[in-house]
Amino acid sequence: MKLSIVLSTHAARFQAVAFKGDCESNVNKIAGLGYDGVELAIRDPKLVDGTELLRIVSDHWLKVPAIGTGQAWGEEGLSFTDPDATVRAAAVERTISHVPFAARAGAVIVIGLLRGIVKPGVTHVQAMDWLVDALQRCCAAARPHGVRLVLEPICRYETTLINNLTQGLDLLDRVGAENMGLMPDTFHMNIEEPIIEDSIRACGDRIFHFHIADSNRWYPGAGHLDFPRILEALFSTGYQGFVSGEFMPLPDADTSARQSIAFLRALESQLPAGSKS
Ligand code: LER
Ligand code: MN
Repeated sequence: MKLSIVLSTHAARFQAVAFKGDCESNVNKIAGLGYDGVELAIRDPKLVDGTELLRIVSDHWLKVPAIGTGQAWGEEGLSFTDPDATVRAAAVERTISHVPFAARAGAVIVIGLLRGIVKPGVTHVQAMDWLVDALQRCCAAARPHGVRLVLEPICRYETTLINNLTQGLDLLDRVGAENMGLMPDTFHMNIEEPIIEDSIRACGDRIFHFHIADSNRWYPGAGHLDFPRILEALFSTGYQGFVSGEFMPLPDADTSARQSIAFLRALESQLPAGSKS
C-alpha cells in the first residue's frame, strides 16, 4: 500500500492538514516516518518554485501523487460556479496553471472546493452546467500533458455540489473526459454514503486518488470507521494509487502522522493477499 500525507506548501485556513509550510523540514519528517509520497496543497503555482520542490521530494525518495487546489477557494474565493464569469474564468485559469508542475511530478490535480457551492440567485442546474463546462476546459488543457484530474465528493456541510460518489459518477459521465476521475475521502463518505464499501466498488476504475481520515477527521484508527473493509473494497477495484492522509493535526501533527502510518501498515498485513497496491 502506497501511503502519502498532505503538506500545504504555505499557511492555510483549512484545518485538516497535518503539515503546513517549511517544506524541506516537513518533507524530511514525512520521509523519516516511512511515507512513500507527499500530496502537495498549493494555492497558486506562482507561489512555489516547482524545480526546488521536486528536488526536495526526490532527495527524500518521495513521490507527489496529487496536488490540492482548494485554497484558491478557501483563501481567494475562486470557483467554477461563481455567478461572476470573471471569477469562473480565473478558477479555470488557476487550475490549468497547475498542469505543468503536475506533469513534471506525475501528480493528479484535485478539484475539491474549487468547484464552489450553489450561490444565492443561482440555480443548481445552472451551477452544474458551469461546473461541467469548467471541468471540460480543464481536462482538455491537461490531456496533452498526460495529466489527470480528480473530483472529490465533499459532504453537505461544505458544499451543495456533488456530495456523494453516485453524483460524482454522474458528473464524470457529463464531463465525458477520460482523464477525469474521482477521489473519495473517507471522512466525507462516512457522512454521505449509504454503505461506503458498496459505493467504492460501484466506482470501478474511476478512482484515481484516495483521501483517508477517520470518522472524527483524526488520523485513521482514532475513530470508528471500518478500514479493513473500506480498503479491501478500494483495492478490489484494482486501485493502484496512493492512500493519502488528510486529517487534523491532533493531538499534534507529528503524532497524527506517526499514528496513521503505524495503523495503516499494521492493517496492510491483514488485507487479503494481492488486494493492496
Ligand atoms: C479537501 O480534500 C477536503 O476534503 C475538503 O474537506 C476541503 O474542504
Ligand atoms: Mn479530502
